[in-house]
Amino acid sequence: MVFGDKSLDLSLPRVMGILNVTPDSFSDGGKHNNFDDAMRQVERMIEDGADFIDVGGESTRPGAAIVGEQEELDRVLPVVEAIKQRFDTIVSVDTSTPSVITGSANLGAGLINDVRALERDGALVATAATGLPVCLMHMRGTPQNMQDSPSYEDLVEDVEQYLLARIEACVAAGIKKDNIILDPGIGFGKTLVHNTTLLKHTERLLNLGHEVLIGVSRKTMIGDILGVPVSERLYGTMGANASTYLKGARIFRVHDVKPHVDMLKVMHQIEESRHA
Ligand code: 7PM
Repeated sequence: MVFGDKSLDLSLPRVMGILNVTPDSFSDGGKHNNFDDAMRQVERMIEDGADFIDVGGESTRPGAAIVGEQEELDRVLPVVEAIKQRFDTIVSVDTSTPSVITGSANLGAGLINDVRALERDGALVATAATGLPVCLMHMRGTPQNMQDSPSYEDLVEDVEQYLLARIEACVAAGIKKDNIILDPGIGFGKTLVHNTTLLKHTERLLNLGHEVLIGVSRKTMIGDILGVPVSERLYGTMGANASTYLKGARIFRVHDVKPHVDMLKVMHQIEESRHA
């Protein structure tokens, strides 16, 4: 798949490193988000083997405040620009906002990653105009209400049907079918059993004919199973990602790049073994 100025073979597992540029993602909880710290984080993730850097300026945490358009532009665009100037990597932009989509693409971003699957007004048209690949994620509800007792008639079928409808909307808007990646949206309007069931049935999304991206890193799902805080969720995260790699997922959106790069290299080499 071609991500702007870089082409990636997705028969190999790929790691997407998460870079949050929301003020609440910085440890000082401070107002001014620290640009130099963000660049150091990016450098480290690339050294560790990340293929994508996912830049997000909107906190989609359950109950999070809504971020204004100008604020999101001010957070995201300078970071996209600086990464593309300094590093040879694919910048993925975690956004639902048309102006952020267009602006990021003009600065060299290679992937539009939208937790709202391009449902926001103008997002389909803006993305089609960039010619870039897009990751369509399933969410039930909005970040503000999605965890208020979510329920499904037929979970896997619902997610599949939703993503199929979004694929059709994308294709109708002029986005190439080959440029669409799918994501079950772990933690976005889902209970623990919803999350584990979707991961178990990763092949149902793959059967739609698209690559699958999984974002489970440090999420509540891992905390629910292990009873550990965010700082202790790496091993559990790796278990979830290893499991879905074996089911065919190929892009892993994670905070901890190096452990995943090593794990996936070993897993890939085992799966590709050819000796009789
Ligand atoms: C605060 C709470 C900040 C939660 C960020 C989050 C996904 C994503 C996110 C995902 C794709 C997080 C989430 N999650 N994009 N963006 N898939 N494609 O835990 O699962 O990282 S934001």
